[in-house]
Amino acid sequence: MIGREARLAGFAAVAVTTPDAIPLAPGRLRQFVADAFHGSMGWMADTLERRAAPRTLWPEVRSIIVLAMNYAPDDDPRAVLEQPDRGAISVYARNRDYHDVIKGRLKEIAGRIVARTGGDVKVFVDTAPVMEKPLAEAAGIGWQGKHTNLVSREFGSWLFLGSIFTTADIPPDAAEEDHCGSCRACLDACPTDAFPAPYRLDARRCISYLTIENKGPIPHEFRAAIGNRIYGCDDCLAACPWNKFAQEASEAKLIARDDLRAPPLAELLMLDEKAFRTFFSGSPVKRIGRDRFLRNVLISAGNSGDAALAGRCRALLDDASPLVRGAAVWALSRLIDRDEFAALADSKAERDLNVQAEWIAAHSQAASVPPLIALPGTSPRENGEKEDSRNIGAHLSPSFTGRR
Ligand code: B12
Ligand code: SF4
Ligand code: SF4
Repeated sequence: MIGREARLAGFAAVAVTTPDAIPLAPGRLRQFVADAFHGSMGWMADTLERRAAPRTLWPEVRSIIVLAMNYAPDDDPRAVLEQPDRGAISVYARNRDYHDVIKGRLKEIAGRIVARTGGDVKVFVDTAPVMEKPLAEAAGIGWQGKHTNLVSREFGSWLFLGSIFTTADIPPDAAEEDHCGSCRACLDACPTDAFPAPYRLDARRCISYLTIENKGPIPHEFRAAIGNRIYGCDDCLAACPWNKFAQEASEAKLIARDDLRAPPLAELLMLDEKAFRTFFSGSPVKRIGRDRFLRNVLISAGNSGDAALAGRCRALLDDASPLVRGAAVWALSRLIDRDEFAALADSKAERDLNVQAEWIAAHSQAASVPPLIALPGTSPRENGEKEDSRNIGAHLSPSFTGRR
């Protein structure tokens, strides 16, 4: 009965498990947090105990119904990576926010379950501290592959997960086994080497974390590897051979918008707050806000090698957001020649310490000399100061700025 209701509501798979079916997950989650793999996602540490055990979250829960919605793309999402003047938005974010799409459907199904069984229910789709992947594996929907995401023999890796907790007793399904075997395609595909071991992800190195969750400047060591990925990353998912069984998403709200398949960086660099909100209305991209998004676009512009983007990057040196200005400095240092960059540096007065640090780092790199020793107060937030107005050229070496 639940299977039929779930399919009618657009879910590809549904299965049932019990709250005590994931005994290994709590320890592994604790290890993940102890290793600081969660980076700045402090809520993962804050909700650790509730997340680790479904009964801590809701003591009365007796059965957990896990549902999966297929969002497989109709093309190879890696194709856009070959177009450096375009931005790559990960498949899950090329149309409507899946949280909005799935939550309503889960509520519909939950309502029917209540009507039938009389139990109490709660629905979750990444909206509470629930470990959705191990629960889905325990329910038999798929297994957690070496890239840590759930893989199904029927649908490959392109599945969103949601769950319904209920006080009703529903017979559980059998767990799925691991079918990765000796394959390591996903591990080898990762551009930033984010897997310290199979089945373990250091989120701090993952492009999805760096471009979506991370609020500050993107660490220098990952900028080149990010390429033109402006929101999330699909490389490990797309590499999985089980995707040959994937079926294209049937839910219209999850099929890629044409204008989000390969948007030109030149256009994205023009987005102001209002235009950003309009363009990404209903999309998960909207969640990170215009400034963080522009930061990502600028990193991709810097990687594009397309000097035609320099004018737009230059305009963003005067943006109100220091995050945007800092990324614009980096992008320009890669798009214009040394002398032009030095002249620009000379002409700018920058108040934000993080942006000042970007100018200094960009100079060191462009000039191929050892990094300058940061002047007092120039390393980001190092001394608690927030702003310090300086002429940027004053930070750079005489040979670089042309002043002797
Ligand atoms: C935090 C988070 C992230 C973080 C961290 C990801 C991570 N792998 O932990 C970041 C921002 C990096 C991220 C990225 C992505 N995410 Co995310 N994310 C989550 C979230 C909110 C929590 C995941 C979590 O609990 N992580 C903590 C770790 C410890 O748990 P875990 O991943 O299950 O780790 C297990 C393994 O490491 C394993 N393990 C550890 N050691 C060992 C050793 C052995 C031998 C074995 C066998 C196993 C094993 O046990 C751990 C516990 O089960 C979930 C939603 C949710 N509420 O569950 C979505 C979720 C996992 N994300 C999802 C998606 C789609 C993505 C992206 C594809 C988005 C994108 N395109 O950019 C990427 C994929 C990156 C990747 N390879 O994981 C989907 C995945 C769907 C699926 N099919 O699995 C989820 C379930 C959201 C949803 N509702 O659909 N995400
Ligand atoms: S999403 Fe991209 S960066 Fe993150 S682990 Fe997968 S391949 Fe690596
Ligand atoms: S790519 Fe290979 S190792 Fe990675 S999840 Fe798929 S089958 Fe497993």
